[in-house]
Amino acid sequence: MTDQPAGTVSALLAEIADIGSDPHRGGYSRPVYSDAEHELREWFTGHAAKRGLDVETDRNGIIWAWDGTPGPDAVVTGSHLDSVPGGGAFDGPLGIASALVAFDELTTRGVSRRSRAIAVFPEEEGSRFGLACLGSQLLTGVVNPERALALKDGDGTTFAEACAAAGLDPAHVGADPESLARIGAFVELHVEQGRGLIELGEPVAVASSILGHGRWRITLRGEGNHAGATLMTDRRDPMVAAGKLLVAIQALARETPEARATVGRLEPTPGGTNVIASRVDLWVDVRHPDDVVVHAVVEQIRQAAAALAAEEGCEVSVVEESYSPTVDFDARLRDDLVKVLGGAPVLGTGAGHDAGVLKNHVRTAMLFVRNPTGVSHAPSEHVEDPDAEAGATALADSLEFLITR
Ligand code: HGY
Ligand code: MN
Ligand code: MN
Ligand code: MN
Repeated sequence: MTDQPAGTVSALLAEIADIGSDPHRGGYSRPVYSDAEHELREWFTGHAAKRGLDVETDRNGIIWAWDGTPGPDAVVTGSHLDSVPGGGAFDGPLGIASALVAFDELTTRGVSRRSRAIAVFPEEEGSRFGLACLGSQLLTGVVNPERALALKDGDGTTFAEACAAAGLDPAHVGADPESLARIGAFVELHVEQGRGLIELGEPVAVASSILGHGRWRITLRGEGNHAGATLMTDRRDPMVAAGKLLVAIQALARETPEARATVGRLEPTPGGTNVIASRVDLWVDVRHPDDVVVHAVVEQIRQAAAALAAEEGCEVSVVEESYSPTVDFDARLRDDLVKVLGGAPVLGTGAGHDAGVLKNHVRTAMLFVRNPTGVSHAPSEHVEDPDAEAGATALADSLEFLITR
């Protein structure tokens, strides 16, 4: 980020550039309800208060910064502040910083103080507790609170404990129809996670769709043993089955046009250098524009896992941990915003978002801002200053359209 004039998106993001940076992985690691994400929440609420917004944190840990009375039929924008491990600076925070600048712009333009808010959703990435968009899914009642509260992070801390440590009452976590009823329309601005705008040579796009996507936990069990005392012929090594499965998963996804399958997390137990693992857990993220195809690919992965586990004398289980169906955003609102933005392009995305959850409950749209690297969920994710400002202006235009229509 360069030292942009105060009050710009880049200047706001520069203020948080050191929060949650991860020297080991590179980029940022800002798990939900961690010290880093808490610092970011404080940064946001400070800026909201400076603008005279009324800030509240609801039962699900969603922060709402209200300008005017909270609903009904409020116009809301927002995104998230949590990140993936070693994530970029823009995935989430760009939407929050752009919302603050867009609200400044609405004030400068003298747009009526109709009910509007900026929302910050917790655990959008699902990086700590494994369920993406957990905050917006709790708000909308999509996920069962008992299941959510029992989710554990890598240290064995439950979501219930993390909520309590964040000052929330776990007994109140869950569907919040009153809070949801306040929203008349929701627009999320997000860094593009892909190359669409690079290829189009445009700074901003309106979203059309989100791929169906889910996460499956595959557990391979073999026999733990000594690395030196165990002959190669006497092994039931789940790491070998896992290695073969990774190659098979890639081949299956490559054979299915437009499918994506990713194993980004693999955990051997006990994880000793001189120890044959007794079990391996790996998580596969599968995505496709058609939900039926996602599940067909997962079925093929199940079959490959069973065969490859058997080859190595191992057992295997495949458990669906989460699934978010394909999203087609509201065509009328999408087309309205294309016009409001002077003929902005329309792009689909392979990435999930809170807007994808809210879309089933309120009129929802998304804006994407050009990312010259095309890379996301990695330190090199980037947005150039002029595009960041173009995004905030597009967001202000979109909000003004929704407020004054
Ligand atoms: O995984 C996703 O698509 C999103 O970035 N949470
Ligand atoms: Mn995001
Ligand atoms: Mn993300
Ligand atoms: Mn998202």
